[in-house]
Amino acid sequence: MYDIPMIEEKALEVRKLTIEMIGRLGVGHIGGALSLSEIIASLYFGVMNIDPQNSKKADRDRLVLSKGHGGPALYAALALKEFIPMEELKTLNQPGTRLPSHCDMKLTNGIDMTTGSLGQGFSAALGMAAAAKIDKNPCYIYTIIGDGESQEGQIWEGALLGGSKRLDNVIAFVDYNKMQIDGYTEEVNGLEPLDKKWEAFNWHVQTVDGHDVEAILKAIEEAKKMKGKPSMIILNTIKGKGGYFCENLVTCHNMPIDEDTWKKAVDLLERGRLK
Ligand SMILES: Cc1ncc(C[n+]2csc(CCOP(=O)(O)OP(=O)(O)O)c2C)c(N)n1
Ligand SMILES: [Mg+2]
Repeated sequence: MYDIPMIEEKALEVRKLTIEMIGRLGVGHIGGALSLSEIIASLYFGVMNIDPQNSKKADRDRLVLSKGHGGPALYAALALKEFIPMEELKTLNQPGTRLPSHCDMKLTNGIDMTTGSLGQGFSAALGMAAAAKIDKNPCYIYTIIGDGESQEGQIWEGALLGGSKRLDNVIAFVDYNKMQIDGYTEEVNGLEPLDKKWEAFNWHVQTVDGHDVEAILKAIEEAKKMKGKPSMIILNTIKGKGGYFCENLVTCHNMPIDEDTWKKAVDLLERGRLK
């Protein structure tokens, strides 16, 4: 049903563009952007009902990237889908840009919710899903939260609402890269057992390898079949995935990157090697 090799190729493109974008800028949230490549590619090149020629169509699926600091990964997909010009990626977070470091729905074609204040995007996604139910709009609301973000109280207010209102048009993901800004999530304020917590809030929960496109797509298909419950798909991911200079480093949350480093990283990915 899905063209898995094509989507894997897009994930690689997203990853390379993300490194290039943040590398040109010289600093940015590289770790949490790189852990998103496969989920972003699966959504934008697999499952989402979207049309770059008609980016505001009413029944479009929405993505709320609640961990808004992952914006560059999403911009890469939007450029590959031609929602925004590829050339514009070079303006990431520069004065006057339409691509700020965190997502802004008023600036960027294809962005459906402004995010960056952790926890808020998830609540907005639940509100959008409730509105879609009232409007009898058949769209799905996809949303991605971070594991550090999951420590926000607002996430659990959204969890309560989604479960109690049975918002089965929500398919949420947690980018479970086990790290946050200042350390390991389990040491800062542990989430385990994370699946049981979401189940207790009446969500349908699945756990998959967040870098396995086929597994992600299968989980989304199962989520779509689940009536009467919102879905949470826990993505086991690696922070900084695919960047030889940052992969799985707890210091990779927001790091400086020089020109030699980003160029070498892109080159290594092109040649299909990490190191
Ligand atoms: C309400 C709020 N508090 C603090 C921050 C600063 N901040 C940005 S990213 C981040 C860490 C988030 O960790 P996680 O959700 O695990 O992100 P990832 O590992 O995916 O990058 C923090 C504390 C913020 N953006 N919003
Ligand atoms: Mg994290």
